[in-house]
Amino acid sequence: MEYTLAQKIIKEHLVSGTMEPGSEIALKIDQTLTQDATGTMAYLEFETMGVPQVRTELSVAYIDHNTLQSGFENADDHRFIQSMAYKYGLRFSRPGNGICHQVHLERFGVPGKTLIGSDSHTPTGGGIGMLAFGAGGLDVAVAMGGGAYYITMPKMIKVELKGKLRPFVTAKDISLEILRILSVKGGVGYIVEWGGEGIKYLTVPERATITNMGAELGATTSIFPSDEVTREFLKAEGREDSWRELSSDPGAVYDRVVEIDLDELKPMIACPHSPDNVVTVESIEGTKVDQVCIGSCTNSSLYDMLKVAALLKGKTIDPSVSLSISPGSKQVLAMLADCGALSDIIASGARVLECACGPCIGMGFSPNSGGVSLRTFNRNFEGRSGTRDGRVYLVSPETAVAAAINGVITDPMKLGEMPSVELPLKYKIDDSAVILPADPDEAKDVEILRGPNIKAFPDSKPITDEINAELTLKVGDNITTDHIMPAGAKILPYRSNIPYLSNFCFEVCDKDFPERAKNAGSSVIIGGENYGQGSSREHAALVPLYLGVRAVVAKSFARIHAANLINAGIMPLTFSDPSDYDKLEQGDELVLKDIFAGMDKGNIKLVDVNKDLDIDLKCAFTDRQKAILKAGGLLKYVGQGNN
Ligand code: MIC
Ligand code: SF4
Repeated sequence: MEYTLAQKIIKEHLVSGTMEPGSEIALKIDQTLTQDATGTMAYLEFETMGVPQVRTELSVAYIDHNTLQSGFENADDHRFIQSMAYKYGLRFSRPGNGICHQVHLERFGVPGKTLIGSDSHTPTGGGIGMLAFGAGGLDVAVAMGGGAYYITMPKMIKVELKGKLRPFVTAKDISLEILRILSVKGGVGYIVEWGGEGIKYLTVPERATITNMGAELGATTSIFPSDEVTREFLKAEGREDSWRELSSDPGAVYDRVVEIDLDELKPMIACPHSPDNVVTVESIEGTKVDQVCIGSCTNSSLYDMLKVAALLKGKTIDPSVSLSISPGSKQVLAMLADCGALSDIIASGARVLECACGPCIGMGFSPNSGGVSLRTFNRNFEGRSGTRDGRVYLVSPETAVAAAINGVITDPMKLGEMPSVELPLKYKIDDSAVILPADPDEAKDVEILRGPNIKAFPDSKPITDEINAELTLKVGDNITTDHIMPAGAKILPYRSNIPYLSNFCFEVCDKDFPERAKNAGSSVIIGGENYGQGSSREHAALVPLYLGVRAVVAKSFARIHAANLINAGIMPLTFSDPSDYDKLEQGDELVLKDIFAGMDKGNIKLVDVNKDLDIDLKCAFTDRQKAILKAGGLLKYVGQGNN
């Protein structure tokens, strides 16, 4: 039997299940990562499991999202996570050390290993041939405790890259092109493997840009082979011994093959408000730009930053544009400083921000009202920038610089000659911002430091055989977790305070939802296609749980969010006939009937009492998922001694 690369790694890590697309598999997880916005909750959950030390090969707790510290909340959470890491055997990456995905790639990722992270962009690790998944905090907590990670066995897409990128056309443009072709739901249920002759010209940071943005396709994960390019990267990071050659078998079969001709590719841009709303940069040239942001886990590598510095050298940015640069890690920043590139960036008029997520998650640098912001990031969902009517476009660093210099959207190919930029043979290695855990013998005496912002986990109710509920919200297609549970500077500090967060649930769609749901006591949300795309934040399930949501009925779901709903004890159900969506209205009284028998049959009946309608819903819960729902969520299920 010939295997794809992802299938080979799955086979090596298979704990249970068969590798039949659509069936449930459990994987052994070698490494985990968390970031602070999801980490506090993940560690609270881990703590309840009573495991004395993490049972993975490596677990790292990063602080990179909530670094604004506009009040005591973030600082308290950082101390909590640091003390948890120290006690339970994790490495702790201090604030300022960089964005989790960038640092993990540089310092910890290993080809052929499995990684889950409580962040949807964890597949960045696929850039060096890891099988890396974004997951909810609870799934990460279980993996830290040595439990397996359960997913539906995905189908395989191969993207064949032909030819070679021209100057000013980049890995980001490849990501945008594949989003144009497949859309934000085109990857749901698939792993995307990248191959073809074109990949040999792509450096590891470029490959990581591509696997990072596979999250926007809705893909389970994305992966590149581990080849000589990977070996060079790991060698330059002083980690050549982690290298292992990995590729798919020559006769491996893919469910779908897509070809991209790199010689023909042009600079691309995603227009507001979706990463798949992609056109060529050339087609919207001349649009006035107010703000440009370069950074995020998609485009903040040394390679990206050196190109940016070389293009900015000797130039000043347009007076009407505000430019921010956030290097992805301390390593990147230090190397930019050492080679003088940082001064070229500073001299251009750019504002240099710390090595963190920053503007990408609305932590500062929100655009002016109605402002146009060009960002090298991966998401441009409505309101995510912190400015409700901000218009965010996603671009490559080259296109970002062209706009910063000219004040309008400009095809970077018009910038003249692309200065040549080489990756170093040796990166500057300084792991002093990664704190090692306590000796396991002393760990039991380590005190956990908690602040008053940490509130109890919401209590979940076991699913009963019949549920009466009000339809408290009806939303359309492609609802993101940024709609369900927004982030940004005002709310992000409260990620460990579900009662407070609940006031902002669905704020972008309907400000009155939280009040309405609380009054109803028990409610159902109706959604369209791809409900819950985007972030892995389990808060988008825990907050609705707190507000009394018992089920979400949608045309289809994004993978991580559906898993988070089940973990929280909320049923994700789909319409058997999508046209039934049109028949339901906010305020309808609903009854979900004979749920237990329905779960076994794969069909649950929904009665709309007001309209005297019977609607057939689909569910495809595995036995484990049924047991989780009946237990009242994963935490309770694990508490009953399961894994
Ligand atoms: C994001 O990009 O939306 C985040 C913030 O990194 C999230 C995690 C979170 O909500 O904390 C993600 O992508 O999973
Ligand atoms: Fe951070 Fe943005 Fe990457 Fe999310 S997408 S991890 S907020 S940089």
